[in-house]
Amino acid sequence: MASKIFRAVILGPPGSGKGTISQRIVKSFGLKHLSTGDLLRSRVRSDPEIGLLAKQYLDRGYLVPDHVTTHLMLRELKKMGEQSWLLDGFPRTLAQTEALNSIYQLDLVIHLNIPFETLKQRLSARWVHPSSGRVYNMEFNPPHAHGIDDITGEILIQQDDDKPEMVASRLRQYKDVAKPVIDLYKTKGILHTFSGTETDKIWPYVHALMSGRISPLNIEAPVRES
Ligand code: G5P
Ligand code: MG
Repeated sequence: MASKIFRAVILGPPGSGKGTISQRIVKSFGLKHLSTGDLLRSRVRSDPEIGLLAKQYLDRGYLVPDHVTTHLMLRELKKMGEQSWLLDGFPRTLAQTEALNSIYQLDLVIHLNIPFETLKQRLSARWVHPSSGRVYNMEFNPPHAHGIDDITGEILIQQDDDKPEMVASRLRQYKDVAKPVIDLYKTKGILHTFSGTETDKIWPYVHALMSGRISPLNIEAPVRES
């Protein structure tokens, strides 16, 4: 298979498993993973100007304004240069989609379609390692030691926007803005939708789709990951 630059997006509502599936894609296919949520949260910690502005939105579970998000993401993509990547959570609005399309041609859009009840349950049990963005779930993929990141041994936190009232607001907002983005990628013929309630059942299909487009790092069949 040709080793051309491969550009993909994974989109879906909060808690749909974008981060979890992205981690598996990175492990299997070696793409560079860029999560908008992780990037924005890292700016909140490190950049007094953009960070302070972004924090006001993140804390309320609102989308950060398009011009801020788009500027940050396109700058990161430029820094990455000529390498294959997977964007997680970007684009999320039509304006972001148009800005991305004007510079890059995507090979594939993975769309996760997960029932909203499932999403609410998952997010309330989620813990993250802030500096890497690694996600855990106390039932689905718990850390080896309670409250501790498996790789670094640092403590895990529960994000403010995973609180129940914030989750409801994030889900409502997603519904409104995602439809035109999904429709646009459908029209372009690059959208692949995966529906279900379990990431482990969806993952083999995502792996098979990706394997037809980009060489896996090894050729073993996908196995359930913990
Ligand atoms: P984020 O950080 O991008 P969201 O809202 O898109 O946040 P989130 O919450 O990160 O999405 P996810 O990545 O789709 O969810 O899902 P995940 O973290 O992999 O899985 C959720 C939980 O379920 C985890 O605990 C995981 O272990 C568990 N899980 C996975 N699969 C299963 C399963 O099969 N079963 C079970 N039981 N559990 C499972 O964005 C945050 C904020 O940043 C801003 C917004 O303010 C946003 O609210 N932002 C943007 N603003 C403007 N434009 C953009 N493009 C923006 N992107 C982010
Ligand atoms: Mg995520």
